[in-house]
Amino acid sequence: MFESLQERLGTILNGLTGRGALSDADVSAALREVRRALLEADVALEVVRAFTDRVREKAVGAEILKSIKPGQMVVKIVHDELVEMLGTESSTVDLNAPAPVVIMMVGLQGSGKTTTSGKIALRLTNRDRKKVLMASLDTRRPAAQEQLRQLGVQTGVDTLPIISGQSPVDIAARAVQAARLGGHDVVILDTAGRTHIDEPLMIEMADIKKKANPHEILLVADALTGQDAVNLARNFDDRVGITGLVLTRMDGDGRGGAALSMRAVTGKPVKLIGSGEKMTELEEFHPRRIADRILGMGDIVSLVEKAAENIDAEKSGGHGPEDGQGQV
Ligand SMILES: Nc1nc2c(ncn2[C@@H]2O[C@H](COP(=O)(O)OP(=O)(O)O)[C@@H](O)[C@H]2O)c(=O)[nH]1
Ligand SMILES: [Mg+2]
Repeated sequence: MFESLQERLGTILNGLTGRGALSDADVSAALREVRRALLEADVALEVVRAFTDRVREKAVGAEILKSIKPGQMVVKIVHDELVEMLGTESSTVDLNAPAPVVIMMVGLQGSGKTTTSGKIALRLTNRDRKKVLMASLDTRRPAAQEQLRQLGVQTGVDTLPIISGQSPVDIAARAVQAARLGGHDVVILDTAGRTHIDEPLMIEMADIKKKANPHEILLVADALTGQDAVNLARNFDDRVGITGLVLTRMDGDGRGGAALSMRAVTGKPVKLIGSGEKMTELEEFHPRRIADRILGMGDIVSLVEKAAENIDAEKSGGHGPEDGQGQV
């Protein structure tokens, strides 16, 4: 898939031989391919549009580095802007609140909420030496509460005893109370999802939030979420108010465009990435790595970076490798 893209891109880029500053035509031609790359990476259409508009503004008139083609220069600008938009500051789960700190996991059914709850609990226990309590608020599927209990056994993390017949809001209240009594630092509330966003789900999430007063509300989403990502993120953020995103199944085939879509519409940071089914397969989010993956043009980016390094070397009085080689 990348080969054909790069071939197409190469053809267009090689056709552009302008020098000096990037012209409108240079930028437009390169952005057509960039747009395609972003759509193939599952970035939502409205986000692609807004993003390429931003890049166009920045790129037209920008100076082209010596030995770099205009199209390649645009790709580099696109890449840097992607990193910027994905979040240059690194952010992770914030526990800076009075104990017990409540973390509420929200998202659609099957997105990976329960699995990620276990992963975060394990990480906080082992790495941060926190005492964690997990509670399943998924009363819709009987197996869901049992699934979390088993993850608790597997990871050695406490889970709230299951009492059948309680409502999600009641379980949330009981979890916070139990954590207070049990001296837990953190409570993770694993909520129920739906196959799609609906009103009862949003009401349930808002009620739980009101009762449990979570410090973090993490929207868990499948990295393969395509055009729906914008809708999903916007709905959860407007109705419940999220503090961050977790992208699961980054070990799959997807290029992770949902990260850009969801970050763009909510402005909330991607805090963690799920990279497998195992409890240890949870990773920090590295914007640069994801930008490379979304764009799929890492070769061009490093080419331009090398050229920029050479120019810097020349400027600082050193002799770049291209000196005296007949470059005009
Ligand atoms: N490959 C992969 N599978 C995952 C990841 N996170 C969750 N899963 C799987 O996705 C399925 C649904 O996860 P679950 O946590 O039950 O989703 P929930 O309905 O949101 O609670 C399970 O089979 C998990 O093992 C991940 O990062 N990578
Ligand atoms: Mg679940």
